[in-house]
Amino acid sequence: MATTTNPPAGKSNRIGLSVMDYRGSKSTLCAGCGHNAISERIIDAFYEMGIEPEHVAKLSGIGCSSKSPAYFMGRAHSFNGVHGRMPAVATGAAVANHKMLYIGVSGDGDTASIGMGQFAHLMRRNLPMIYIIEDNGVYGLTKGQFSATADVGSKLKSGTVNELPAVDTCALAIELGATFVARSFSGDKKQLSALLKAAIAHNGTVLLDVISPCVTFNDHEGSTKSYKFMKDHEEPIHDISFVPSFEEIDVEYEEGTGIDISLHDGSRMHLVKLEEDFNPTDRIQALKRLAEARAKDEVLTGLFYLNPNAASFIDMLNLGEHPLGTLPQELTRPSKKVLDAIMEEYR
Ligand SMILES: Cc1ncc(C[n+]2csc(CCOP(=O)(O)OP(=O)(O)O)c2C)c(N)n1
Ligand code: SF4
Ligand SMILES: [Mg+2]
Repeated sequence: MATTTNPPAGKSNRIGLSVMDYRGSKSTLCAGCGHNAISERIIDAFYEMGIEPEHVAKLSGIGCSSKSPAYFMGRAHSFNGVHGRMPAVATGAAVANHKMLYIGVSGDGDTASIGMGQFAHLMRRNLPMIYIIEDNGVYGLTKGQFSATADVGSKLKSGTVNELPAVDTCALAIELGATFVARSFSGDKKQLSALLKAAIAHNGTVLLDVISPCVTFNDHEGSTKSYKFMKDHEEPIHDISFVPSFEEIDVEYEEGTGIDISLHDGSRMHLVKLEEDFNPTDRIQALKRLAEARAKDEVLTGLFYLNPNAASFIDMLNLGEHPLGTLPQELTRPSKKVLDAIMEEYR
């Protein structure tokens, strides 16, 4: 499916909203920051999918990346949590109201440094939410120190070289149990848009690691998260197109060049394989391919792993139709009579 970039303001989507209804405040991030490009793609994806902004909850931690929910979907609910603790807030919110669509925006520091413990438990629960890491390899907000996703040998502007191995958040998410794991690049509009729309249609945890250069502290020669490095080393594993469930599925694909994957809401993803043998439903193969890429200094992008059939955390809790947060007190707390009877037992 063709991907549009910020459709003209006069047009409206299938629920009658214009793209302006999906915008937020004016960005205060540096001009050229990859995070701004990701906000634009999020605006496009939610507009094109016709999601009601009031039906969305945006969550984040602390960092330049975590500020970005302010710059898209101003009409959605929003909560800016403590550094690295967004997963706990997301889990609580989703259990209280499982009818909302949750999108979390975090940074590589917020996720893989201070937030590592919370991130690990979110991935293993398969909570239905889209978790985006805006990954620049540094703590942008506090002036560019290395984060845990910085590659061995990458250099800061000051000349300091990183000697610690990087955490591969995608490999970790697959290992821990996330059911939609992908990597993209903020400068790759087509791929990032298709992945975001497929992420909206997925029922389970989506981990989307987006390489997002920090133009102020990590975009120089020697950085492995710079625009130039990404242009030279990005290795897409397939060409992705996405057809939402509300569109007539009449797209014809060339036989034998790719695979079709159905998502839980009936949307379809078509992957044209650039690598003959890559199948994103094979978990072991995804982990192997990521390890091989790391050994070759390739930045692999695309959809690495998808399991559209796994039970989500909300399915496992069997929460029923009505969100807990909207139930009246008579249903959520014992009556006075029952409480009095319990108290009587302790006399
Ligand atoms: C508990 C706590 N420790 C440290 C900080 C300081 N701090 C603020 S943002 C940040 C790192 C943000 O890095 P990242 O998540 O990669 O976001 P970026 O700014 O690069 O987008 C740190 C260490 C803090 N705010 N709170
Ligand atoms: S300091 Fe870096 S991460 Fe922060 S807004 Fe500027 S370019 Fe973006
Ligand atoms: Mg960062």
